[in-house]
Amino acid sequence: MTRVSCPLLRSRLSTAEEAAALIKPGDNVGMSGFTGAGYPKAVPTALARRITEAHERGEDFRVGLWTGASTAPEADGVLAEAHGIGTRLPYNSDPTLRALINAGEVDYVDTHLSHSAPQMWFGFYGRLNVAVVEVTAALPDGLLVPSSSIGNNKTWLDQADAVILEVNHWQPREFEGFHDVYYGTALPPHRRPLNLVDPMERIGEPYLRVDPQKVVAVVETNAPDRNSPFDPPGEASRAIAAHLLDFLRHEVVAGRMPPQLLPLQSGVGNVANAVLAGLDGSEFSGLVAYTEVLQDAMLDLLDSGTLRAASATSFGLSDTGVQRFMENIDAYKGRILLRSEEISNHPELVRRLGVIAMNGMIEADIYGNVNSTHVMGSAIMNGIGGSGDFTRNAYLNFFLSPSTAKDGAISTIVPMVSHVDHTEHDVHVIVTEQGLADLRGLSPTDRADRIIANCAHPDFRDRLTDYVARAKASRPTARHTPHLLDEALSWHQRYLDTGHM
Ligand code: 0RQ
Repeated sequence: MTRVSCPLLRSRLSTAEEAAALIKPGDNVGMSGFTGAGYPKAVPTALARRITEAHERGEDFRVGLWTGASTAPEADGVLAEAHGIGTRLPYNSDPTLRALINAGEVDYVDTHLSHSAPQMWFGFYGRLNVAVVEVTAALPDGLLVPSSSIGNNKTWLDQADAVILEVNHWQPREFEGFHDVYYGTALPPHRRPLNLVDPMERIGEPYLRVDPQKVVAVVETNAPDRNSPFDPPGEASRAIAAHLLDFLRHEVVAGRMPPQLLPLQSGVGNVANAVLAGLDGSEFSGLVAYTEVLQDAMLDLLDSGTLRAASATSFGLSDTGVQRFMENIDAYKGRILLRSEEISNHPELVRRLGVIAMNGMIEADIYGNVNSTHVMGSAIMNGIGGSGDFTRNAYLNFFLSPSTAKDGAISTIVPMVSHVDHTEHDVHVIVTEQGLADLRGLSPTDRADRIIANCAHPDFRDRLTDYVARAKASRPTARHTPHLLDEALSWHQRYLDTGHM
């Protein structure tokens, strides 16, 4: 059965090589893809081959690569290996590309995900030459059934000069009806309020639109999404989850949250996944998620009824998660809604709905500033992703991490973070396996006492206490947020010099 039933689009059927030949050196290319779901499977590989051949002839060939978020080895990976990426935005987690970014070969614009599409409309990034977007089907009237992520696809299809579609037969045809694509956006000063007051409310349409005249190639594929499996939750992750759940119970008892909590957002990473797994064994039920990625643990929660429904922009499922989803797809219809990332992560909506945001971190400092992105101040790990969109606007936010990294050589609680993504003004609660620090309403020095006492690993606790005591005593320089500037980053330097903080 054909998935390309629009006659005009059928007339554009091409091979991946023919499609890739339409992309020129220096083009900005907007690809679909968000956390290993819904990225193009064939054109990037064909493009990477073209780029390699051009390089072998001594020609420069690199493109600007814009996506929803991370993709997979067949997109970011092959293009990075071919040294074909000049600039990259708004998020990456591919290890080959990460190395090139950290070597200074690729310019990486690490952006809040909710900003990436609007800032493109504003003209901040320049012109988008080509969109390469995976879809599930093209209907007779040219409307497109999205695939396993939406991300920035609406914007890429709208804004690109030329469009290449990949129609992936592996994606379930039953996806039709799982999406809500909002087309009411306008530029300032003409923006209107977003009329969404319930996480599962539909405010858009189930299809992506494209001007068929702009479609220069349609490539049929049959290839799976590739998501890495999560580690089974370890002891530290389970302890973090237990502290967080106790705290939520406490908030319900204190009357600051209803028994069904408030809409949940959970970030990427093993720790965030473990927290969701912890929720599954708990007494909570009938919860709802307003998040960006729907990972395996969310599927478990939907199956058990702990979660009644989930709004996201993407699936981030492992192979077994995908299999489980496909087998029961009809049962999930109406309980899962995928939206564009400027809507799934929208500050106005996150604030209105009162989202509970739970994200991983690299490190936090004693005053509550959080680094989500950089190792030892300089090397990018992944990117800020949606963590800022949710944290800053959440009703309540959490940052989660084991208290040490690299077999105890690194304390994730430090005197001063070596890079700031979330400031002390934004961060509410920090959780490690040691315990939880509720920072709401505390002054900086009270925050320091609580973070050190509750979250720091015992191996580092005394040294942190000593640091704060000496910083406080260093009047007249000590003031509202006492620091010893010549020592504040010495822990990181010591790690770089000796391999231990
Ligand atoms: O590396 O496996 O090589 O040892 O970082 O650490 O503890 O497994 O934690 O998987 O939850 O990831 C912040 C990276 C945490 C993630 C981060 C090393 C550690 C390990 C992973 P190894 P863990 P997680 C919405 C939300 C930003 C984007 C975001 C992230 C690896 O949560 O990318 O939140 N967040 N998006 O050893 C040196 C430290 C370290 C450290 C950890 N202090 N120093 N290395 N590591 N702490 C989703 C999207 O936006 C798409």
